[in-house]
Formats: sequence, C-alpha cells, structure tokens
Amino acid sequence: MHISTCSTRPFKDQRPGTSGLRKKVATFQRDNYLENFVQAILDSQPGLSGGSLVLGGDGRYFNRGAIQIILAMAAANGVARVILGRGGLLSTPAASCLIRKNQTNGGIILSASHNPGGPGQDFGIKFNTPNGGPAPEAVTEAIYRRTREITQFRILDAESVDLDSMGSCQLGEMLVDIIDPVSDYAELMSGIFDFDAIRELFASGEFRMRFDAMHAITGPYARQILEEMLGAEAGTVINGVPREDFGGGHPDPNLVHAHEIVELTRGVDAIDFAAASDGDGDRNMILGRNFFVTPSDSLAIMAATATMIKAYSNGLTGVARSMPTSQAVDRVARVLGFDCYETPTGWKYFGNLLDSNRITLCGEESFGSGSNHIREKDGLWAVLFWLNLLAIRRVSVADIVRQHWRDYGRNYYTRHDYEGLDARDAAGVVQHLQQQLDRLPGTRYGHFTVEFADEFAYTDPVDGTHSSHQGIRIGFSKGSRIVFRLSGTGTEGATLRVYLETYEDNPDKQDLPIAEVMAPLVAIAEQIGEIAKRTGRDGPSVIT
Ligand code: G16
Repeated sequence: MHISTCSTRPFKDQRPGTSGLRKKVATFQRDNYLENFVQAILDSQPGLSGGSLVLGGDGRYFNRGAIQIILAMAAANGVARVILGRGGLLSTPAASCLIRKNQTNGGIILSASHNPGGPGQDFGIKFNTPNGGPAPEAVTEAIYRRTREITQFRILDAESVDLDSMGSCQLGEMLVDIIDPVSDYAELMSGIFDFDAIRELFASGEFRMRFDAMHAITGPYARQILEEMLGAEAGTVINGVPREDFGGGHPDPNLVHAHEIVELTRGVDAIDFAAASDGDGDRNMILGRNFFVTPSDSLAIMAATATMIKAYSNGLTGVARSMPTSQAVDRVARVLGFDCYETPTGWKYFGNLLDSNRITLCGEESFGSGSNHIREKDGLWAVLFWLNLLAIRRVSVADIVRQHWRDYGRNYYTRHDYEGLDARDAAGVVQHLQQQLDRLPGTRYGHFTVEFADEFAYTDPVDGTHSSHQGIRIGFSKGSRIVFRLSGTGTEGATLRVYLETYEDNPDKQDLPIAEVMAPLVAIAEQIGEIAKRTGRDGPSVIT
C-alpha cells in the first residue's frame, strides 16, 4: 500500500486546553486541521513508531471519519498495533483502562466531553500517555510546538477499515485489533466493588434507581454493568443509545442539562437514587430522592467512607482536589490523618500524584471523581461507589450526606458560569482582580474579612513542573472562599467561572436553601469582580 507525504501549513490555534484540543466540527474538517494535530502527536511521541496505541471516541459527529484518518496516519507513521473500540467507541475511562491493561505507548481519545455534538457543534482530540492519563503540560506543549512548525504529514492510501466487526485486521504493516469497548472496563469495576452486595440491593425490591446516559457513550457500559451484571430492572438506564448529536441535548450531567433525571427524583413517586454521566463518560452527577449531592461533597464522602469499599479497604494514601473544588475533603483528610493536595483544574495534574502513590482518590467540582484504578476521572465508577455504599449502609442518599455534614461540617458550595463572553471582557475581569490582590487582605465585607488574595500557582511535588495563573483565590475567615477563573474547555468566546464556598459547622444551620446562604458571597464577588459592569451580564448563564 502506498504512503502519501502531504504538504501542509501550521495552524496557530492548536494549543490544547484544559483537556485536549476542542473546536467546532467545521474547524476539524478544514483541510489538514485534524491531520496536522495527529501528525504532531506522532512526531512528538517517539514511542509510538513501532509501538501501540489505544484509539476510540465518544461517538459524536465526525468520530468515525476522524478514526479512519487517524488509523491511516498511524499506519503510515509506523505504529505497530492499534487497539480500537468497536464502532470507534470508547469511553474516556475505558480508554484509560485499556492503555494500562495493554501497556500501550498511549492512546488517542476523540471527544469534546460534555460539549454538544453534531455538525454545527464541538469535536475534540486528546493524547493520553502510557500511564493512561491525559498528557501533562510538558507533553501537550511539545505537541503544540510541533503543530507550529509542521510542514508535512504522512497517510496511508488505503480502504476504510470496517469499524463494526470485532477481530483483527491488517492496515498496511499495522495490526488493528477491534475489541468490545465494554468488557475490560466492566471486569475492572467488578474487581473494585462488591457486586454481590449491589445485586442484593437491587434484588431487595426496595430500591429504585435510574441512570441517564444522555444519549452519550455510557449507555452500553451502564446497560451491561447495571442491568445485566448487577440485575437492576430493565429500563434503569435511560437515553442509553449513543447518538452522534446526543439526541440534540447537551450531555453535561448537572442540574440544568440533566433535568430529565432530576425530575425523576422529585415528587411523591420519586426514585431512591439517580445518576448521570457526560458525553465521554468521565463525569458523574449523584442524586438521591429530592436530593442533589454536590461533586465536592461526593468526593469528601468517598474519602470518609472508602475503607468500606473492597479495593480501598486498606485505607487511602492521600487525596487531591482541584483548587476551586470545595475544601470539604480537606476536613476529612485532616480528621482521618492523610495528605490532601490542591492542584490546578485539569485531571492531568493528578497523574503524578497517583503514579507516585501519594494519593488514592481525587476529584473536582466539575462533576469528576476517580481513583488510582485508572488515570482519568470515571463517571460509572463514582455511581458504583455510591451504589456500593448504599448497599452496605441501607439508608438514603440524603441520610448519608447529612450524617457527613454532622460529622465534618458542611461546605456550602455553588458555581456561577458566565458563558459566551467576549474574550476581552472576560480577560478584563481577571485583570481587574489581579490589580486588587495586594490591597484586598484585611478588607471587610459585611461579616466577611479577606484573609488572603492570590493567583493560584502549583509546583508538582513529583517532577517540579510549575504552573502559574491558575485562577484568582480570595479567602475569607472561617474557610469561606471566592475563586474566579476562565474555563479552558469552551469553544466559543470565553467562560468566566465564579466558585463560591462557605463553611457551617452548626448542625442547625446545615440545611438552609443554598441561594440564601450564598447570597452575601455572590454580592461580594460582584463587588470585587465588577462582572456586570465589565461584561454587560446581569447574572450567570448556568448555576450549579
Ligand atoms: C475537563 C477536565 C477537568 C476540568 C473540566 C472543566 O473535564 O478534564 O479536569 O475540571 O474540564 O474545566 P474548565 O473549568 O477549564 O472548563 P472534561 O469532562 O470536559 O474532560
């Protein structure tokens, strides 16, 4: 078969964001846009030539076309073997699992995660390293540098591969193994959790659950694990067929976009437990009857109860959370006596901590949690963790959370997103905040006094990599905080995120309406950030 070497010119905008390169589908379909980025991965990761690669995506529009291009390029660049999910499908956690299990030289995952899909929507690509995790900054920067100097790419002139037939085939010199996307991941889960206990919970007839796959990648995974392996009733998984446009929805498991499942937890006939996952299956939302568990609380509860779960019964070495995530897990770590790390936003920052066994669990406010079982956050893993906990405790989700608050205090938490801002306006808010950092400490706002104000920077304790400009932190007495940062995952304009947190240790005040509790901090955020004046918005687009 013939290998073509094609001339190309660099694009300026191929620097990966928080999690890979995410752009509109039309951008990826421009001449050579995808090809340049893929060639930059292949050029900058020497292990791939002669090595092996895991490949798959969340099934969104352009997934199949992109897979064919990547296969032909991998073959032309000397990759020896590609492990591909049938239909070109792999959830992000399953891809991480396969990279580790097969000890490949990395993986390419096609997804724009929770962003909508379809011809007019988003697409994305990211490279995961041999530990199974998202490439750290040094690697993404090397890929980016290569995209800036690229002049040619190599591609095999070959027939398309039949993505839907399992088994092995040859593409030029390269072996393509098409595997069931679910089975290795399902096997991993069955080794972590007590499937017998969860089966008994479902068999008891006293427990009703629904899982919303949002027409995204987790449908087949959830069906096999929850309904087939654990005996949950048929129909437990809703919106379980992956679609290229996610059924026209926005596959982001939060109270706004996953309202269908939220509704099922409300009213007289409410179900006991509900959960949802996102486009590529790494996020999770946990709900009880009339009850929403914030991702930050979920992480803290997991840390506090982990020894009840088979895989973590020997205890945790430590935990980590991204900087804007609430400090609820810090309190657990202090009481139980393990380390707690604060990292920048982005799962890639947990990789070294997990690899060096400094932490066992980690999580983020952005509906992500995970453990050392893989190197990505893992939506279904979190759901199974909660199911296992419920199977052991046999109390409601709300009871578990309220008991946790009584034991550790409650970190009230909310996030306000201002989406689709003019990039200069958003940068203007950040600049305005930067200019005030020196003079804010000591300033009083009602009951709140600023204790510190800084721009978060992180030095990785394992390899010393330094990451600066990771968000503005304003800390008040008694652990209250306001954090401002710009999202690194959007594809249109800029998104300003404002994260608000306040701590309450009085059990009589732990069940108040969140909007009421947060109102003073919301006002302070506006006062300090001048968001309305600088962006023309009189309120956030999404509150979670
Ligand atoms: C990605 C990252 C997460 C991050 C989230 C939000 O998640 O993997 O670590 O917390 O984006 O990032 P930002 O606030 O910059 O938009 P996902 O699920 O989109 O891959």
